[in-house]
Amino acid sequence: MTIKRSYIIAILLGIAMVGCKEQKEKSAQVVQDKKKPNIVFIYTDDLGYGDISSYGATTISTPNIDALAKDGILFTNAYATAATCTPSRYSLLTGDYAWRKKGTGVAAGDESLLIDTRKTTLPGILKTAGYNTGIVGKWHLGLGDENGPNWNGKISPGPLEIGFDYSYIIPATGDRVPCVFVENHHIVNLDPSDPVKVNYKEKIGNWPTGKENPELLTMKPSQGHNNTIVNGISRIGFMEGGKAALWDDETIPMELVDKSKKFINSSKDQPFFLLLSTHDIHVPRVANKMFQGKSGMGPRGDVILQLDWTVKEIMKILETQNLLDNTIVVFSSDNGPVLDDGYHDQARELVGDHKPTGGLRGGKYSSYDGGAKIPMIIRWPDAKGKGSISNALFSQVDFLRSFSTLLGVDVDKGQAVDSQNMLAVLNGEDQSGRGSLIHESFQGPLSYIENGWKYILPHDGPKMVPWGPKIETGFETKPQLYNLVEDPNEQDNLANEMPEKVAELQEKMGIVTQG
Ligand code: NG6
Ligand code: CA
Repeated sequence: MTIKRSYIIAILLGIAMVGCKEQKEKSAQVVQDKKKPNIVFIYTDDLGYGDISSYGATTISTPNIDALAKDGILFTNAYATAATCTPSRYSLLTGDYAWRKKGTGVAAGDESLLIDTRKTTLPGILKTAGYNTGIVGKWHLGLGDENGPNWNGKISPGPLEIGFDYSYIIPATGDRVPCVFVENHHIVNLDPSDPVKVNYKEKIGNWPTGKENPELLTMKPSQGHNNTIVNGISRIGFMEGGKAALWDDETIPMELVDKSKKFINSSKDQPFFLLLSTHDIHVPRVANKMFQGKSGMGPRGDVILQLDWTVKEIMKILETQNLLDNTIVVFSSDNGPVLDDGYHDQARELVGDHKPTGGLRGGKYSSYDGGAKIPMIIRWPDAKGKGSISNALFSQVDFLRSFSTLLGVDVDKGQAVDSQNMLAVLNGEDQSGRGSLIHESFQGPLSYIENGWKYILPHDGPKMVPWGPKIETGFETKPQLYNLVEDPNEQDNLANEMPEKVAELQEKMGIVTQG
């Protein structure tokens, strides 16, 4: 409907404006813009390689996500650049590995904006190409200048200063205060007579905390998460005020779908880029009533079903607007999975035979593949090999240069230094992909993957993630070398047997990290 209407408008404009050269060019531009594919990027949080049925899960069914794979390409060798959220997102948006910039580990809830506003960014590239660019959902890349976010005034710089035309965000994470949405530069529904106060160092105000008033909790923390209680859940950080602005944990996905819908509908005469960055399936896992108890795996399974619902709703909007044939839908995750990530929500007790990492070693935070190897599906109507599986090596840092190539936008020298044009991988023409990639674990240590081999840089750190999620970090003081083709679960360290291979990969990794 929309496309047809725009074409007709364009033609009518052209006829009406005969003789008026400028207007003619403008209407031609409309037609041209309509040929540019819209991009909807559904970026999920902490969803593992084995968490959805298209990647082999059998105790849970995700038919709507699976439908993307049926119509698109499912990638078996795609990586986030990190095993935690902030650095992965930094790389996705800037085309740089995050470890090149200090302070890009998991961001505090009152962090300053981590992306330099002068940098080339993925939304900035798309904006240059004429796209309406929007982000809806989790941000977690800091807000505000060096003093941090001005919660009660104009919150800037943020998404709008790095290339987004519209933003409706969870400032950090669902488990960090303030528990409010920020639309463009302001907190939504903020009553000026009830200002928001936030402190990450000490208690501020009188709202109860999980530590002092555990009897008020509906979900109890297992690690940390014992500061201010909001909606019966104690969070990381202290807050008070902004009562009218607090989100409702049970309706976050509905709110994000609604805002996505409005954004898509408002982009009628322009191609659009929507980064829908879901809260699911991060903690606290509070499923809506529609999904509570439906998975048999407790809240973690229920929010996977809820995520599948989100995908269904987004696809429905695209279908209703007749945009399915001209929209690239990307589905992926920012890092690997975790069961107990700080709340007693029975994730570990009820997981049964389900394997969140699909058998990969480690998980969120880890140097092993469970940390950064993620599910990735692309539904691209023009792609070759619909319904196929691609084993090409791919890093999320590559989206920037792939889409800039697609749209013919030049990237300045010295920008997006780690991003490679992988357009042919994304549209199914190339099955090999990158020569190599690097991913980082929490605390920063790096792993280098090349040609089916993985080298993990020695690091003197704890063997297990220290605060209790029961995940192996992958840290060893000696080099580790794995043959990912024969040993995808990284069980057999071949470093002692193959010192030349270790030396070769060390040297090649050094060229990337020092280059
Ligand atoms: C950790 C939190 C964890 C989660 C993570 C960030 C504790 C004990 N754990 O510090 O719950 O919030 O940070 O997750 O506080 S991420 O997906 O945004 O990287
Ligand atoms: Ca995450």
